[in-house]
Amino acid sequence: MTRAAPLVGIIMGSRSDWETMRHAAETLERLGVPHETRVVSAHRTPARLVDYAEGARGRGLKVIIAGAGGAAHLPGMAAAMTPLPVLGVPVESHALKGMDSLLSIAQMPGGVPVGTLAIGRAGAINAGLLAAAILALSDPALAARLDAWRAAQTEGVPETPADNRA
Ligand code: RP5
Repeated sequence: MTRAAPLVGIIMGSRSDWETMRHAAETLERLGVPHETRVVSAHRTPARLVDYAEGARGRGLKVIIAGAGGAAHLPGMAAAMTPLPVLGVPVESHALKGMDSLLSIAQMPGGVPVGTLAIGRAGAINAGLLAAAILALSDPALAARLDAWRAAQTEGVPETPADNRA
């Protein structure tokens, strides 16, 4: 079986980010969105970042999800080199609990947007959902899968805080 060409590129600054960023990949998997995952560091592999970001649109990618921690330049630098929408996930850092990542990613100068999500796992999940929602604008089958996912989430919320409570 041939795998569909990836539509979403998930990049991250380090293998240490995978524990967070795998939630974006798992969300896309659940929704049947073809994607790829790569380690691309703004600081340690700048040439790899240039190649990846400049080539992304030409390879057929539609959205980039970029996760990084600390001085998290990866999403902003990727956004500077591709016209594709870039969703940034601040990875929780040890020293500052991800506040450094969040501020590095959110505070872009006007003209180079990065859609910044929450710190950590929630942000990675939501980046996957947001990427799927963007693609669903022109993919009715995916839109239906996303609707079903949201309906199942709603269905799964109990009305009471514990089983034994009225
Ligand atoms: C960033 O530095 C990465 O995105 C990662 O969150 C952080 C720490 O990287 P490692 O030292 O764990 O490789 O570039």
